[in-house]
Amino acid sequence: MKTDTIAAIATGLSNAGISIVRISGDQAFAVIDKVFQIKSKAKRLSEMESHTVHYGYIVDGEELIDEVMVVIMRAPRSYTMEDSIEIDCHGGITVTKKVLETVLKAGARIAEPGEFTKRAFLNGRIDLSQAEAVIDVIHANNELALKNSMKQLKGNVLHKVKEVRQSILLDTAYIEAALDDPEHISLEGFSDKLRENVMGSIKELSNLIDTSENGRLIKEGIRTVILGRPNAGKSSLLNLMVGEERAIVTDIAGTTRDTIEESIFLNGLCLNLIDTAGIRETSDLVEKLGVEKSLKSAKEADLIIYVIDASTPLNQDDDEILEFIKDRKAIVLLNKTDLESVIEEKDVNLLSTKPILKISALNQTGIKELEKTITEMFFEGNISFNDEIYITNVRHKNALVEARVSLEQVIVSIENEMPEDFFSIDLMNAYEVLGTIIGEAVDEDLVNTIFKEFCMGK
Ligand SMILES: Nc1nc2c(ncn2[C@@H]2O[C@H](COP(=O)(O)OP(=O)(O)O)[C@@H](O)[C@H]2O)c(=O)[nH]1
Ligand SMILES: [Mg+2]
Repeated sequence: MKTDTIAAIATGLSNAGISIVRISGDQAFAVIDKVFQIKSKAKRLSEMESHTVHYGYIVDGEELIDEVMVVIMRAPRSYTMEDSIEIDCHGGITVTKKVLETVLKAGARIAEPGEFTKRAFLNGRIDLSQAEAVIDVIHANNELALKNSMKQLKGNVLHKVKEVRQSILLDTAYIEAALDDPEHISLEGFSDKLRENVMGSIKELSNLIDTSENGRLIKEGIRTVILGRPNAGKSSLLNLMVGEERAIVTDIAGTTRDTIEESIFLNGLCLNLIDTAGIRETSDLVEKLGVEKSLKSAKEADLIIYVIDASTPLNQDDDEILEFIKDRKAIVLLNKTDLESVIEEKDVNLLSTKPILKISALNQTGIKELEKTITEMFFEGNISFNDEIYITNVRHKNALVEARVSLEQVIVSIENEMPEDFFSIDLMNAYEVLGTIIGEAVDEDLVNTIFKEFCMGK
């Protein structure tokens, strides 16, 4: 396939030690030969061996643009599977732009965002789930998310999906063959075998779908809302966990009126901590809005940390919060245990089992225990995950769910003793939907939408 030759700056646009201009396409060598001068002037880069590095100058006619190192990679052994060149230039914004301009003048055109990766996909080096993993690797904001994206990049989602598709395809092929040639291939007793296979595939898909909840937590972080009455010490706790004075702490009840959000990392987990306005009955309009906002955030939380001031008696507002957290993932903290406590664990009328811990935000005690408890509440306390696949991409999840619906329909058809061609319609539907995850039979719009999310030069 003949393609035009693209170029872009692959590194961030800020002054740095080095930046990279990338070129890919049939004319990559023709372009670089026009603008690159090897110091000895002995040979042109197009005559050099693949996967070698060369020192020299980028020139625009007589004009010297920059002193550079150039890496050459011949098709198909490159990121795009096309002839590819990377120019390491000095990392100034102006000089990098100038190098790019020179390359464009020599016949390349500017690449669209993600176009290098799109070519890797279109040329068959990676599937769509791997291309999406490239975006996730770039955007990963924590170690777990990065690890998971790297696994997806290595093809673990691809392999799993391929396995299930293969099983579906074999069954469909058998049915089709039998319908074509009933004299030699019998469907007698086949529905039992088919049911077993399809149930197996449904189980595989369900396992994958079940991981998507944790997948979301890995990718986006755990939404952790700190809830409690005014003055319980919520903002003090946030500051302590974040490690800086992020929220204003005073002894005036109702100080925090808006929600404050901060991300922290805990044993590889990302927590998005949200400090809220204290929950209480109030006639102050602004505070009332704050209270409403607190409850709204808490409704969307993955985890609630309910802070109680153990030095003062509980009241109706606490009852309301306890009722609210009843069916949610929550930890109860008895704070201010440095003061004389009037509340013990047994006094908190927990409507369902929840961890309950004693802390002092002021003296910074009990925080290690809290962190340990949080870690244990997610990923069954084990976040090392060696071979697990976590589905982190909503598009993948939706496709898995849709494929499962089709397979469940096959089971219904078997139970209703429907004719065999009914089976193959739903089987093929599941097969095709699963294919969209890896990029088989996807339409161009979807491909374009996915690659638009990339940055320039990737
Ligand atoms: N003695 C004591 N005071 C605390 C503790 N935690 C917070 N406070 C104090 O309680 C008051 C309210 O704290 P703040 O964090 O603003 O509570 P919020 O309204 O729940 O956000 C402030 O004066 C804090 O210094 C604690 O563990 N022990
Ligand atoms: Mg506060």
